[in-house]
Amino acid sequence: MVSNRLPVDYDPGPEGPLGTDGNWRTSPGGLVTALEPLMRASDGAWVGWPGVADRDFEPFENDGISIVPVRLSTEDLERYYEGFSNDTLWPLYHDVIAPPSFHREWWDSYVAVNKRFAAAAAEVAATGATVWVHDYQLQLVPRMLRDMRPDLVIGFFNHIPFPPYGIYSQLPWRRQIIDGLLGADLIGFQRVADAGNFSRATRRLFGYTTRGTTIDVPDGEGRSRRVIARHFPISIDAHSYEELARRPEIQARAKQIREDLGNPKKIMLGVDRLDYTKGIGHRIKAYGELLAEGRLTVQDVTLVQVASPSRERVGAYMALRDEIELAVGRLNGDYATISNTAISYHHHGYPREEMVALYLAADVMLVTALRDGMNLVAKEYVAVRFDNDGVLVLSEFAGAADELRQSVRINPHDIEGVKDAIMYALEMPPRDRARRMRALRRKVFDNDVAAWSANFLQTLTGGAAVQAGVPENLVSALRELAAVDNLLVALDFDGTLAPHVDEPENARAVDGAREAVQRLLELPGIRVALVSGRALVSLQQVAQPSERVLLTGSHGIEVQLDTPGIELGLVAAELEELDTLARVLERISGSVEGAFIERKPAGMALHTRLASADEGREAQREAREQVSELLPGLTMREGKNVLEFSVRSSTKGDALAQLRAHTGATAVFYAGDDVTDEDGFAALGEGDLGLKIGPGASLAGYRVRGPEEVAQVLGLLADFRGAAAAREE
Ligand code: GDG
Repeated sequence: MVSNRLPVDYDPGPEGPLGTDGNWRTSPGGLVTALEPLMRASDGAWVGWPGVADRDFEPFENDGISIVPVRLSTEDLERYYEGFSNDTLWPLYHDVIAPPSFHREWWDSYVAVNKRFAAAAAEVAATGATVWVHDYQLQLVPRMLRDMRPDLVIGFFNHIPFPPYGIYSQLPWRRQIIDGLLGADLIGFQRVADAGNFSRATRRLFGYTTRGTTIDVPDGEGRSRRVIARHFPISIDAHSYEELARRPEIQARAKQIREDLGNPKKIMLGVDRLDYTKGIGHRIKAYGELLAEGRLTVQDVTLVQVASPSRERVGAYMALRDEIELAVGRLNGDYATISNTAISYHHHGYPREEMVALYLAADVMLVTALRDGMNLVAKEYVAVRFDNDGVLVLSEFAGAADELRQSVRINPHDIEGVKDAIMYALEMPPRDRARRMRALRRKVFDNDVAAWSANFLQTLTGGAAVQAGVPENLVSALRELAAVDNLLVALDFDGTLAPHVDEPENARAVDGAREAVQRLLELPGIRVALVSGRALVSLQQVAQPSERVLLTGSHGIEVQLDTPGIELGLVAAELEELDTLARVLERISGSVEGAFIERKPAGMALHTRLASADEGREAQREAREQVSELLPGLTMREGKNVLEFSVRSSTKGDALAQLRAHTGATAVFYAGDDVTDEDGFAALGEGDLGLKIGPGASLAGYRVRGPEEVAQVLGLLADFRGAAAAREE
């Protein structure tokens, strides 16, 4: 692991920064908790800054993990950390809510410090090790590390948003940052939109080819390296939050908090680092107007706002503090009574136990971020509410809004909308609260931080053994998928529906899979397709598909889509190439006596056996030159007096695109086990679901062990679809 901060902090103690009686203190965030067992088992090391400037520390062992401290000077802190990281990148990446400052000496420091982190990681990583780099402070590390250590597998995760190109392009060092990130094998983002913004920036600035979640990065020697840029929404250690919430002393504390606040009918809560991205001011404004209009009184409701101190040496944060505290003071001055405050405001951090008690006490949780990578506070509130009560009001500009759809969603800029949402949340009947909270809890518990890190690392290394059974998060994803209007279920055959066998003609789908496919075929709004590398005739022989199954073979070259015969499916680009090819070859063959062309399904051949030897050779040379200039990358085969060109470069991704167009599907489920299925996964987009069978690196979002599990998955899909259809009736 490489991150700006270590999982332990050095506390210099009473003697001051140079004293000898300092202590190491663990700061266990969810990330550390999730990764600790894995780090211990794999002899892991964590590279980062220990939290005090100008001090050198030797690497040491903490709880089975090697800690490798990186030194930062006071000047590094000012320029690399407070400057470039928090006053350039942070505002830029959060939609320029505050104006970013661009200073060349900050950039120089950012480069130098990134190099230091990369060098420290390069020194401790074993041969072929996996290195996971975190966050916007260290975006140059992946490239630097790859240059130093080409043997490493490198992943990067961006905890904050990645902005649209129109904003990103303001950065004077925009090319260097993208190039730095592209040193990684896998770049993780919080939201689909962030990954999309990154891919677009890559295309605009470098012209690299991107496709779905992959980017082909040329290595300068005629080859290219495939980089994956995908979303991996981060989460929390949900069970540990629930466990705390169930403790009697914490529940007692929650009651006490309500009493201490003067027993208002309702408590609203905000918990944020004091940061201009969090929309604290917008929240207070909306609440203040509700009080002013008499829609709320301080006897009805109190707002508790925890604003933990943050980046206090950065100018924008000092100004924000003044602004917020002025607003809080005004509101309390105007509306508080001796027994009831309007806002109970706290500018300090609390222990986690106290946070959990606050979450338990809060009837309404207000998350009004103007832009937020994820927002873990929203997920923590949900994890704590094992009583299925409480209402989450959530900004649609927080990454968490992509998953937490049953929250009361708001646009924080729309103050009237926020006011209405607050009233709606305060007045929501218990039954509605419980229904929403149950759905939210399922989301948060299915994708906790352990699932998140396992998913990221499995995509990065692909090596982990796959467990039997259907994982919980896949079950909920299937439930959601089953609700779309028009679903395409596309399935690879060998290794997916049928176990691999020695003799290809003996492959057969497992019984459960055949039955499940049959059930799916009988449901409304679903099409089932087989997507295979086999020739179609061979696929038909082993799969014995029913008539309604759509078929594609030879990686999409052959298709049979609701027609009795086999067709060659050429994609639009190929048809265009075929046209160009025809024009070139017709011109040449027309000017050489005896030369003629032969059309093939996916290509064209120039025959010269009837021409004179000299003219024939000349015609072939011309054809070779012109085609390679006009249509580079076309497959060419040379025979005796014949030159054959083929436009076919079909993949399972192309097959899937054809199937999608043919069926007009609103969402696609794709399952496959082979490297060629990765092209299928790469063609998936938002709302689609990719399922990888077995181990190995993959772009798919989900994974199961083998065909038996695929049968279960398809069975579940049929169950959920059947239930959804019954509800509609
Ligand atoms: C960045 C991204 C993304 C806050 N005050 C106290 C306290 N906290 C804890 C919360 C929560 C964490 O700090 C804050 O996490 P957030 O996700 O809400 O926000 P950022 O700090 O901005 O985090 C963000 C995150 O990275 C992870 O990828 O979600 O979008 O901006 O866990 O509970 N904890 C305690 N006392 C406090 O006073 N104990």
